[in-house]
Amino acid sequence: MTDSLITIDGDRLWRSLMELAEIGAYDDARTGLRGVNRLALTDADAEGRRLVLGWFRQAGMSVRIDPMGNLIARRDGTDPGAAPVMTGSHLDSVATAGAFDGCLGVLGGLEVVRTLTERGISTRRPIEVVVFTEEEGVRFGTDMLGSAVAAGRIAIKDAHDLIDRDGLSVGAELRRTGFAGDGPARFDPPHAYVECHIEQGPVLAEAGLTVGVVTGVQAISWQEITISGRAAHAGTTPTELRADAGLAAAQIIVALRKMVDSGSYGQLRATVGHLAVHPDLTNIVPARAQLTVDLRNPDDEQMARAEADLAGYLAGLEGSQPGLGLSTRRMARTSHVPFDHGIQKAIATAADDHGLAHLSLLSGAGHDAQEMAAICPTAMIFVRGEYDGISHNPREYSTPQACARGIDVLATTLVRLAGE
Ligand code: HGY
Ligand code: MN
Ligand code: MN
Repeated sequence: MTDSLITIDGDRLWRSLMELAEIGAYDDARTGLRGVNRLALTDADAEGRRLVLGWFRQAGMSVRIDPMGNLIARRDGTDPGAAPVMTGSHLDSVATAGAFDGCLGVLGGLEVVRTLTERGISTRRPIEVVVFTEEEGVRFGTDMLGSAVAAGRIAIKDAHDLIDRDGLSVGAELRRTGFAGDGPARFDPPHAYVECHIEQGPVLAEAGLTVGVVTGVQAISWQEITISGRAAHAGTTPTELRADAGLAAAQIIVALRKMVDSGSYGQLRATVGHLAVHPDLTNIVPARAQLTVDLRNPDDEQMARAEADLAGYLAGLEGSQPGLGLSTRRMARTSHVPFDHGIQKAIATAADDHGLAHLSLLSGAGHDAQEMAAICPTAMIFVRGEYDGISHNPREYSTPQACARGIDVLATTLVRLAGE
């Protein structure tokens, strides 16, 4: 079916990506590159949202802001009562981001609408482009927050009560930035949801491909561990009298790597991304340590076993030094999410029609699509990244051509689904 073969304006898409990337931009000393720092609901995130809101409206779309601050931009179809076809992603970033994570999905959806409108192409179903709040989870501590509320996994009140490290809550920051919307917190199930995102890994580039069809998202487990020991003089305190919280933190990191290397938990990945000791001074034995553990596993049973064995290790660690205590706090937990086969096929067919070879792959990263999969047929398109697909880093890069091809596939898929 080539009548709905849509190719978008890749130059305009790229200009939008680069203009947005200047918001929250900073000079990254380590890489010498321009990085992006737009943590959710910060002034930079709010500025980026306002820029994109203006673009949505210039494209003739109506925009609704919901109680989670999700932006839902709508291009009407010929049948206003039909459930929409949805696309989108996020504009919030990690603190050391590149220009593409999330932004390609949002600005790609916008580019699809810009293209359809300038070509006078109408669709039976409305097309909606969504900007989800706090997808990264790095400010308020749980990822895919906006989409989890929209799809019903997290209650709006619980989401609003989440606080950042300075004690500022999601609810307060939504109000402060002017994105505390109204209306229902949960989405009516759309007809389908298709998200285009950079792969953030090396698979497509290693296969010499530009696009991939995403089969699902692996399980994610985030927890915070607080270790309480006893501050003591680094010189005078005999080792056997110490309750060294820093030592315990190091032991946890080593134990996690041993679990991964053991092969007993399948393709488990473990990361301690946040580690802080107190009082954090050279000549004082750390009294307290705080760390986060991010576990990923494509297999739910192996993930559960890894979590249980880590809990057992932590219990044993408590008695290992006199007076050492540990506590854990669950931050995020999602199971492996398989994507809809019909939507995957629609994406694969669109790629074929564009003459793009493709492969199917599981996502190592979490995405808003994994939440939307709970309420409608959902799948994703991946676009290859360069430099081993590095992401969450200013070196993150996909070429203008790869971005445009990925959004060509998105446009064609969305138009066909909107005609169903
Ligand atoms: O953590 C993730 O996988 C995603 O980048 N939020
Ligand atoms: Mn992302
Ligand atoms: Mn990310």
